[in-house]
Amino acid sequence: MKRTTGCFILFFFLSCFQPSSAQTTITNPILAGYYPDPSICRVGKDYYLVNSSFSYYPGLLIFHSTDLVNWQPIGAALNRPEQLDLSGLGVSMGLFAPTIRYHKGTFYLVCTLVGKAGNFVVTAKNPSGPWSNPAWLPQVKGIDPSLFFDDNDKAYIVFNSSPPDNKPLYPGHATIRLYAFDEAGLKTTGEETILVNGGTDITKKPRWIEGPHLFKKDGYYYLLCAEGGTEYKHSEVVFRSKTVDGPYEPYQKNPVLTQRQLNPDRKYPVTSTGHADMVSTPDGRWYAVFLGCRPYSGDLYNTGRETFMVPMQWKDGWPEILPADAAVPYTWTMPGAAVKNPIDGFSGNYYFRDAFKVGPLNMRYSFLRTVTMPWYTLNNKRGGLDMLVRPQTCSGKENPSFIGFRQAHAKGQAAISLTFSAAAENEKAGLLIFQNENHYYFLCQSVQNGLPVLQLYKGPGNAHAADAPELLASKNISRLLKDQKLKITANGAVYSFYYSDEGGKWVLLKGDVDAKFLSTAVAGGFVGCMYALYATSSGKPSFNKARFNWFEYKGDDDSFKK
Ligand code: 6LW
Repeated sequence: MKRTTGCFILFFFLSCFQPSSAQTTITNPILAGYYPDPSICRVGKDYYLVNSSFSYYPGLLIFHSTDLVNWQPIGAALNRPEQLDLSGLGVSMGLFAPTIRYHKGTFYLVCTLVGKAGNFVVTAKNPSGPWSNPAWLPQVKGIDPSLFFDDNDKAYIVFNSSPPDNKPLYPGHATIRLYAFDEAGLKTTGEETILVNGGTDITKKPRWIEGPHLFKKDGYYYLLCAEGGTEYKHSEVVFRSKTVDGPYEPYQKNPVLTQRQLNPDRKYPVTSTGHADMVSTPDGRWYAVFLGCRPYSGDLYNTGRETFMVPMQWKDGWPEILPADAAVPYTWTMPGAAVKNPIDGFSGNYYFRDAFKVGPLNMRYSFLRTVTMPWYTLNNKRGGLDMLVRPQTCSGKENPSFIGFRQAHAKGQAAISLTFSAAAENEKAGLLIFQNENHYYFLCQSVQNGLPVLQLYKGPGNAHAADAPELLASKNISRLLKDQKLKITANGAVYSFYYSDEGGKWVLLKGDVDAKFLSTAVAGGFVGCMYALYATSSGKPSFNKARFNWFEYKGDDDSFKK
């Protein structure tokens, strides 16, 4: 018997005899890197979680867990071009804030395709797919739709919408509205009802009531919403009513989750928390998932809005996610004997390496916008990924030759091995760190004056968005390597860019490059940064291709080393 198999059997044997008081440790964020607006549901012993995916493709990746500790993607709901056309959309447009629910043998996802046709629902019998084509919901005018299946065979959709009569009384004035939902016809029915106008107390001009989810417990309908905007002042508030269409009273102790009042100088802050969803276990424990951010200083983060989870309490008939003044914990324990799989995780300082030997492409990667033609292939036996060098660029709004992997740690690194020979100066292939169309750094191999060269480009930024990228550094190389390694290290507010020399040693091309340029505070939008395998012929035709021999990612955040 192989040693690993023996160890596994021993481990299995031991875990069967864990005392019932065994505790499992959860590490926050449970999904590090840009995984905002989480929605969660349970079916029996299985939990499913989904996040916004914006203009990345495929859309709405579904995560599965049986223990709330190990999460693995099982499939994307929108992975056929006929379901989702993201062409022409900026990276922070597209799919906003989905909700996943299950009812009588069918999974439902409701979501908004911002910048195109608006709200829709898709269904599946198996959450890993296939999911249906979208059924559009033209009556639902707003964002953040959520479904609720009542215990009397009625169903409802709640969502964020404009202020009454479209007349805002102050900036950020919004409403939460409700429609009855016909689950067989996949459409809204009847009249729209406003459940919440403005927020918890309209006299205080609450901003951006949104992300609603409706629940029923012990005879009350609970409406859980985000309030305060998705940035630093973000929070979660709750309302309840005896009848589904209101009136809803706000909880006296709102917000039930926020970090905005905490000391900004605390160590390893988690900020901007809100946009929560709740789930109960078969034995009646309740947990909340929500988005939060981990700045490296001030309000600066490149990792986007991430998914966190905490245990929550019901007090006097109200749900409380975190006690007032409590900081979101980086680790906490729950009953159970689950063991975190150290390989291929999504939390803590994980390590990921891919030599592209097994197809299809790992579900952790994302494309920019809908892929409509096959421009990459995996060499399953020998390894390596071949990518066509195509005219589309990461500055445009089409689908470039781009395969992205989230920057999930303020401190960490990504590296590639490349085999590439540029036929012209416009052909470039390498490793990109990308926030949006104007905010990126591209470490690449190309050719200049007939000689191979390594280059570092910087995106034009907002002020000069129409400009070409700026060349920050360049280094002629004496001969092409079959294994040209390129590496980007992140250390909070700076990135450093490296290449390997002929002996395979790392050499710094340019260090301490401004990483704040790719932070949400500077670049804007709703996404975090992506490292990407990327090749482009900069708008001109090309018949070339680049081979990526492997990709490697390593997280090294101090907050996880405590
Ligand atoms: C989402 C809204 C929000 O629709 O940000 O944080 C928007 N909350 O609810 C995009 O993620």
